Amino acid sequence: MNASSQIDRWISKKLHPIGEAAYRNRLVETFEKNGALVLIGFFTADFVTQVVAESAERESEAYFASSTHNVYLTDTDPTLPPDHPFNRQVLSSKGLIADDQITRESPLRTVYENQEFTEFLCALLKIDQIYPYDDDLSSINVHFAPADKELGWHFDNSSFAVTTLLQAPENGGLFQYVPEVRDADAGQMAYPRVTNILDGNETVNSLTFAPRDLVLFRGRNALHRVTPTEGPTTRILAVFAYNDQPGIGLSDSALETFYGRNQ
Ligand SMILES: O=C(O)CCC(=O)C(=O)O
Ligand SMILES: [Fe+2]
Repeated sequence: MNASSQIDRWISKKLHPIGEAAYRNRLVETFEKNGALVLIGFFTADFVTQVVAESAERESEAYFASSTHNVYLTDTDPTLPPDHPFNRQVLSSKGLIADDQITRESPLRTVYENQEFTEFLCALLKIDQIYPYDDDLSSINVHFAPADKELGWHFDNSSFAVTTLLQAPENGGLFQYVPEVRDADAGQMAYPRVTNILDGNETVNSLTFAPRDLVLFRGRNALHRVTPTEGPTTRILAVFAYNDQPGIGLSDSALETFYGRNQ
């Protein structure tokens, strides 16, 4: 099967004609306005069935970091008090498998590497090119959140995230966010707002999405989290991670933090 007919098996092009300029332009406007985009029914039912089957059997291999972190995903600053917004700790208890645990034949990889798909993402992000990570772990990840596991409040390091939910839990597992908390490029830390949000004193938005949907989210300036899963069904989500420059990989210490290993 050639690459283009294979991708038609995984992406619903009738609903989402990703090669068409008019379709792309319409989405660019929405994405710029909201900083988030949910493309309902983007992937085929076949895609979800296949990827859930191959992922579910690897749940036991997932790495669960039993640690807390600050919302900036950095080390703490011992010169500041522990209750300073830079040092306040939140819990992320979800697990994940890394790129090197995802097979060459996985539909996740076919989509990740597909030129029409990456050109579509570039059009939405208004950048010329996107590149895979230069390390063996970061490009495609699958997250697992069984009952009571969660992802704490944080700002992403990357400017955008591309995700798709593979399996929804009975309850919980809600993606909550507060847009435009800071301007990271301008060096803003937004301590007062971070404090308010961690204290539960700001209204938070929820982004609703289901299996088959493609989600694009600008998470560098929007504080976001995923609430604990409730019930027996594990929340499973795939993350497609790209860079806007070639040759970028996570440092060994960052790989240790996220994956519990650096190779
Ligand atoms: O699980 C999700 O829906 C979001 C994941 C996320 O925010 C992240 O991986 O940084
Ligand atoms: Fe995130």
